[in-house]
Amino acid sequence: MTQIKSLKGRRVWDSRGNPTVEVDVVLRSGASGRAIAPAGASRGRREAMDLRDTDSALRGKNVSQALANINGPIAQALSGMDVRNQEAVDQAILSLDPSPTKNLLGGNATVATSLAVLHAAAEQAGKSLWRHVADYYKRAPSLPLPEIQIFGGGAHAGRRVDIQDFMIMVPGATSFDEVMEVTSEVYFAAGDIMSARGCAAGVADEGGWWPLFDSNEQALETLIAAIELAGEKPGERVVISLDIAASELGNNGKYQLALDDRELTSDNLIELLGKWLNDYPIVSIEDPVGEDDAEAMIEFTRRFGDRVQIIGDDYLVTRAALVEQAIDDGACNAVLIKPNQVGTVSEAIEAFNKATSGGWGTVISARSGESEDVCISHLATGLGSKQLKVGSFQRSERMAKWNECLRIQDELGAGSFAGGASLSRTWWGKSK
Ligand code: 2PG
Ligand code: MG
Repeated sequence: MTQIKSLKGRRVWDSRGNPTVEVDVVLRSGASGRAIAPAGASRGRREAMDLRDTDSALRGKNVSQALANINGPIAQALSGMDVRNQEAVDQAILSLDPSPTKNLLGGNATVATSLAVLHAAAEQAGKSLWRHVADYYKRAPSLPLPEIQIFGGGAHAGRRVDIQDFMIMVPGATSFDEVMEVTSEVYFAAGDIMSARGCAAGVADEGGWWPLFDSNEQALETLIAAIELAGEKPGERVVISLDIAASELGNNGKYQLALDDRELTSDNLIELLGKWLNDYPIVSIEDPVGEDDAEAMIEFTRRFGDRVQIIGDDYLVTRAALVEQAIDDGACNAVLIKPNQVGTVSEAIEAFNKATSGGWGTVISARSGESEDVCISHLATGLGSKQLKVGSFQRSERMAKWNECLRIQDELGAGSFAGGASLSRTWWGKSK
């Protein structure tokens, strides 16, 4: 009864209006699971391939080949498999395409399939997805502390500012509702400031305000002003988190800050970010240097790793082997986990486990191209990952994920919120 009876892929559309793949898995019992593949815009070079057709239809973004892979070889290989063994299912997918970047099947095809199977297993067990994940992977579930974008930038906003994500965290909150309330106040305060300056220009890909700033520092100053306008002391209940997405600026010692019309060496970039760490209450910084600039990442971590969370995203692409290498190197102290970066649930869990056993922080993350799929909220809770990144506080593909956390909170009960405990206390609680 727990075996896969049918598996079907269909084309649906993501939050940027681009085609993507959705997979439905139906079991012999009648239980079913569904998942939609997300898509990144600032993608790591070592990520699983987002397979798109090569013809010019839909601006080269059609997914008919990925769908053919789902409805052909993947459906055939998985037919009759027991969904209670996620590793075996993912292994069957991997044996069709052993390439680390899923070049044959497409990471979009594999991740939607793998997640749909996880959903079906949860439904078969009569459990919410987060509960199934917690039980299956033997983790203590907890509601994560979000990092929420206020201004979008980089590849998500026509490179209008260089830095990609200007986010806040609310580690001083005692409940998930409180995080939502405080974020709403800061988000709209930022909007009010931009309107007052006559520079309100809509929102970026993940719902953060479209950044009309003259410098990257001005974005940081405006964020501080928004936190204050919301009645908060920056650095106390509310702190700042940045995703530099530095691979988008360059790599290996040559980084272009277009807005400031400056070219920086790795050392210059480290100095600049170090200055920002001194000047602003930043507790977390993602991809501070390029994905191939290992030496700079090690140096950045050596200098700042004891006072700020340093997340590897493009740098680690949710790959266990890269996490292991980085732990050995002393590069980063946290990992961003994006299942579609690696292609299957089991591989993402492997990277997560590697990070956890190395004493690292873990942030479960959505992509800039998203959908109504809310599995990421369940994964973050079920794995007890303590942190979650899904973009801003506007656009339904983002709000659906925050709202799902509120529903999960009702099931999990008060006291289930990881809160500030997910960040070292020495990193926040001091106003600047
Ligand atoms: C990131 C993500 C989400 P993208 O860089 O962390 O913000 O962006 O999905 O475009 O890679
Ligand atoms: Mg990133």
